Amino acid sequence: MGSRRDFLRISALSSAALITPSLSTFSFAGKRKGNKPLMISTWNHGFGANEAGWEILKDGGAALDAVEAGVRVPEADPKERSVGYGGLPDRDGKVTLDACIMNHEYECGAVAALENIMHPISVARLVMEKTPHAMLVGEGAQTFALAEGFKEENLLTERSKKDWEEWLKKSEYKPVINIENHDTIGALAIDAKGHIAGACTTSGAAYKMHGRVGDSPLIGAGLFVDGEIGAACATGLGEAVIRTAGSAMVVEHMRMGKSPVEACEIAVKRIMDTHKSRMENLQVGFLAINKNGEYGGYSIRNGFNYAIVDTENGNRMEDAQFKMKW
Ligand code: SD4
Repeated sequence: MGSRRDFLRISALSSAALITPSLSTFSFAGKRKGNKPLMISTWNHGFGANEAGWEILKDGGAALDAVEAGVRVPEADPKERSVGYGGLPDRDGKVTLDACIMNHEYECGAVAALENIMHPISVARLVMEKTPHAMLVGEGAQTFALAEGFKEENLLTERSKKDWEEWLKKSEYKPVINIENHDTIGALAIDAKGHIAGACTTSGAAYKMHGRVGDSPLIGAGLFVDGEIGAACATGLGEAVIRTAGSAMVVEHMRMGKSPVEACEIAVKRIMDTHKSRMENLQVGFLAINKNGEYGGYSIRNGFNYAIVDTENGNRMEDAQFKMKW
């Protein structure tokens, strides 16, 4: 988890000079030949997500099933402190989860501030498939989940409880993301039919205000899919992604002809331009894929990595390009 920590660390070097590679120097992008599937997921926990997703994609399964199955892996893993079970709670000690999912036909579902349900992504999928709505929140989302047969369970592990109790001693609440403790999973996939889907799920910013919702369940912010163009997802400070409609912006730039990595860079730059007075410790990263199977990632600061799996090269980790060093 070294590179993740580097990404999240508050570093004395955070004011380091900007590194601005020209768009033509990007190397972290791959081309998909023919209708071969691929899946890309944020961070080190993206590796396990890709493994689960690939089991579906390699046999001709649907991208939507792959991204859902993929992100369920960290959702159920108590060692992942920023997704699902074991996620760090809000400042009131409650684990509240945000998630969304979208397919290649502009169908989407989301849940926000959902408590006591281990797999918010699967609830989000049912919001998409079984309701006329795009999003359910809080108690309403939980009632829906229980009616659909999900189990109510305590998601606050002893370890997360201890960390929260430690945090309570100072309770230093700042309305900024706790950058040591966030690590959303976003996953994007294209299947053998050329269908694209995406999923995003998180416990959000650690020790956030109760009721705070980040970018991750918001279609257009934490995730966006256009089946004719491509898909994008975000990680990092949700408020900055919401303010700029980050993932929708990435997809719109791909629509205008930019490659995934170029489009991600444009969205990163927009956030930097619009957050000039709020850049201290600000981190946001985007991943994107397009219909041709090109992919890429870009973040404000170094340390953002992702897992990518395809037929040619299997599952592996790559580092995203970035604008500046911590
Ligand atoms: C949020 N974007 O709730 C999420 C947190 C995150 O990596 O992405 N962490 O703001």
